[in-house]
Amino acid sequence: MSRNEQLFERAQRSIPGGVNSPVRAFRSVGGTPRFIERAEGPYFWDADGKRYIDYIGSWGPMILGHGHPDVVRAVQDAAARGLSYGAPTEAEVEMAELLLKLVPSMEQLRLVSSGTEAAMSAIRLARGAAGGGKGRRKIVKFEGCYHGHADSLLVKAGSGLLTFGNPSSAGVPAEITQHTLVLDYNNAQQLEEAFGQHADDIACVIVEPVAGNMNLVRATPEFLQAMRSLCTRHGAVLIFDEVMSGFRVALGGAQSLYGIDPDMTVLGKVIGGGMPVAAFGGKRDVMKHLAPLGSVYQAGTLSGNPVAVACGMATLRLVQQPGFYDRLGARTDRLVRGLLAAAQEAAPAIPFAGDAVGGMFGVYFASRPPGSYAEVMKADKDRFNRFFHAMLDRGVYLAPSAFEAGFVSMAHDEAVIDESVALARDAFRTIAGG
Ligand code: KE4
Repeated sequence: MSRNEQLFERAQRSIPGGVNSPVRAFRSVGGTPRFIERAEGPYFWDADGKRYIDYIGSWGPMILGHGHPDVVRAVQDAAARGLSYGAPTEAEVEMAELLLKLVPSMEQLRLVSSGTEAAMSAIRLARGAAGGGKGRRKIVKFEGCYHGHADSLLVKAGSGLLTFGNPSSAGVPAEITQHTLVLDYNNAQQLEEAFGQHADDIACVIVEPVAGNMNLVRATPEFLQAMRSLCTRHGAVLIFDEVMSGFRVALGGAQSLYGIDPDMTVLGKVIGGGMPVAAFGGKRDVMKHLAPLGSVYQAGTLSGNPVAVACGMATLRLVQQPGFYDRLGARTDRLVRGLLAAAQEAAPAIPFAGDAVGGMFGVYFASRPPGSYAEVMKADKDRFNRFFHAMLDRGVYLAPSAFEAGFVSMAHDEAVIDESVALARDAFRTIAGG
């Protein structure tokens, strides 16, 4: 029995499913999760000492690669001064000021400890602030988008497309999800109809402007433009959930690529550099409703934690280097183009597509990149799973699910990318062989 298998067996005795987050359990792809012991640059090593080229990067945060010396030193220095105070620090003000500068649609923000907490708080604030502060109840989200695991967001589409959501998780009473409407991603028509029916009670629309939780799916400009004008027209708060796309697709996030200003933005992952920092922010006339100024309550023991903020700030300083995102985008494009060529060469009969936006990418066993959740579902999941394991055997760690995006770091230089492509060519031969 391998160390990974031993650890997984042991972990399942003390932790449900043996993991602290479900996607890590490899349930979608099968097999034994790899227990990671250390990481450096583009690599990490499992409990059996096997090295992998890492394409999840902790699901986005590790944009510089693992163990960047400047980041590690910043964390060590901060830790030596104290781990947590439960009181304000200059460092968290500096982080807030930097984030407002880099994401200028926000005028104020609050730091929290996870994307879930940030999205949940943003929605509560939107509900309290909408309608000129009188408050509204309904929220609109889109199938395939994930905004963390707050109760009102664990919703699957209602029976009719414009009926309210049903809980997608046990433990969530229907009363909690009755005000959540789940629409089709990239369907502006449906959104227009939803406002036609419920305009006076829609508090907010929340969207991943570049979706990464149903695999990578780009929003069309028309979809986001329609969303912006409908929210403006009806006094609903437009929330861009950029937990994944923020500082990943561009320095200013997806909103800077589309040229659309949301009313609120949710951030996470990269802004913590691998440690627990997330944020929600927006226009001052929305944020003023937050306690202690206003009547919308939100709080957190470790919000703005000094060590985590030091990690995030060191990361954010480095991603601002001139040309950082051009270089990262070029590496990601090189990877996707290489995978497409490898598939064409080694397994021409297998439908395979790929897409990349900045430092995130998607691969699909389908004829073209999907534009909606329904299209994602048509991709060949079994073939992806075989490809995933063929790559894992060869020391390339892709996201362990056909419905997740992949992430490239600045530590993935051209040699690492080209090695990944060469290994993929061999993996494609294996899966083409049936
Ligand atoms: P966290 O609570 O996991 O920090 O953030 C939730 C969240 C919110 N919004 C978006 C757009 C997100 O992508 C996420 C979290 N993403 C997943 C990746 N599919 C985290 C991985 C996991 O759940 O373990």
